[in-house]
Amino acid sequence: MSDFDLVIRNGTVATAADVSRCDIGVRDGKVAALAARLTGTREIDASGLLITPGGVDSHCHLDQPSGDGSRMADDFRTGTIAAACGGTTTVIPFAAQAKGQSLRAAVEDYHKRAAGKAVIDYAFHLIISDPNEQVLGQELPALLRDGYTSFKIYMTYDDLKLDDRQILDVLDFARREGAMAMIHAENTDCIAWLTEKLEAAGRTAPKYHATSRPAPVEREATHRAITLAELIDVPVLIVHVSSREAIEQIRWAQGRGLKIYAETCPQYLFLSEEDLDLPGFEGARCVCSPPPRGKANQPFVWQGLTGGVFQVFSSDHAPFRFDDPKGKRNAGTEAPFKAVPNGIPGIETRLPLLFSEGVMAGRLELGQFVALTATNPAKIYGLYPRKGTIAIGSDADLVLWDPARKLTLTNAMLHHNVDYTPYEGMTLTGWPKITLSRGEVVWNDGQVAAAPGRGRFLPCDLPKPAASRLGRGAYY
Ligand code: DUC
Ligand code: ZN
Ligand code: ZN
Repeated sequence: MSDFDLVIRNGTVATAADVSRCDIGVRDGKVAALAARLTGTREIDASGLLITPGGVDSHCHLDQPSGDGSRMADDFRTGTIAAACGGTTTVIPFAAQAKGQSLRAAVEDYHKRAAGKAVIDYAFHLIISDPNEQVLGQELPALLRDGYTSFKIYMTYDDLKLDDRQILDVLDFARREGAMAMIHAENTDCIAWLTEKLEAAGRTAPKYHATSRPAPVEREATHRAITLAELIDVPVLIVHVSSREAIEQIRWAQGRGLKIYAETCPQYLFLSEEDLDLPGFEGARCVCSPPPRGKANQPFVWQGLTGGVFQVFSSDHAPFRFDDPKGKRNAGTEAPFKAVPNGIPGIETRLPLLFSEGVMAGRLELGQFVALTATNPAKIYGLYPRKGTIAIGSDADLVLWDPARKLTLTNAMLHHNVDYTPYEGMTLTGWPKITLSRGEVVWNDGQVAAAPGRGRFLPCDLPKPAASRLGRGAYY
């Protein structure tokens, strides 16, 4: 009789900590042994392949309702299939509270959207748009106990934004309860003022989206978010950081010993404001917030990744079809930039882009790649060591990479329900050959092998870093 249900033989196994040659024995969906010459009921020969932990995409939007009539193209079925094909085995999208809505109702609605559809495991962040007494005093503490331990708050977007007093209230809650707060940092009044000026001058083409949200707008809000976190003495994570200026603020805060975590995304490495400056409405494809910056900004984002300013590399997958009256054309075929739904697809390309241009191009160590894309988000959001690593007892969520494969990226090869990829035509080295989720093959050399509904909801622990305080204490 074999010792294991499955053995993956002869691969090179990489974690955030080290790289070694060994077989992986899987029993009951978990890693049960890491050793030489294991035998199993089933075996996969991974000779020549590199094995990393399945990716944890801790910032993606799937089937998230919006107030403007637009519709996300990916639900939990298409979104998680695309994720699995790109090597991601855990997603953490957002259960968003509409103003006036109960958070619990938002969570229940979101569970209905995921159930029966997800092919990989998922947790939920919350989005808090209405932090009233009932929400902070009753609903959130109960939700925290049920495994919703992180939430996103916004400094912009009319239907979501919180003012500084509200942010202080929410961060005070996060400190008290040990929850992880994620902050979208852009100065909303500056954006509104610049947008009015641009509209008055007839500058409404997609490229002016970037003009309306320049780097100082992100820098100021990032600094303010850091200041608010310092006043409360609580760790926070600044999401989708795009600009050199914001990176400098975060580096400065980290240098002072503040527990400020930061995330960036592929669009800030591989897109630039030139991608918004295309004839007609074409640039709407790359409208996202914060916007991609000038090409000269990209090396600063790379430095943030290699130098440790960023802990997390996520997709911010926000899937709107381009040629669709519910997608980018929601407000008309040539809508002004301010009415174009914000967001770009990237759930399937996140890992291959960073693997190719980071690891294979020699910019990133393999361990850094694993930390940024799997281990750190699992730790920060309370899923480690079940997710985010390859260790005895961890879920057997694994990606077998063919590091020799060269390819030209096209939308036709992707599995999301979006009619474009912003990265069309890029040449890449390396692509996931096989993805396993809890020991089951979900992506097999070009074939989707996962049944909708097999993905499980993951209640999150309280994030481990939240236990560490900043040192000085709160200012109150
Ligand atoms: N910006 C966000 O804040 N969320 C979704 C997509 C985007 O561009
Ligand atoms: Zn955001
Ligand atoms: Zn987002």
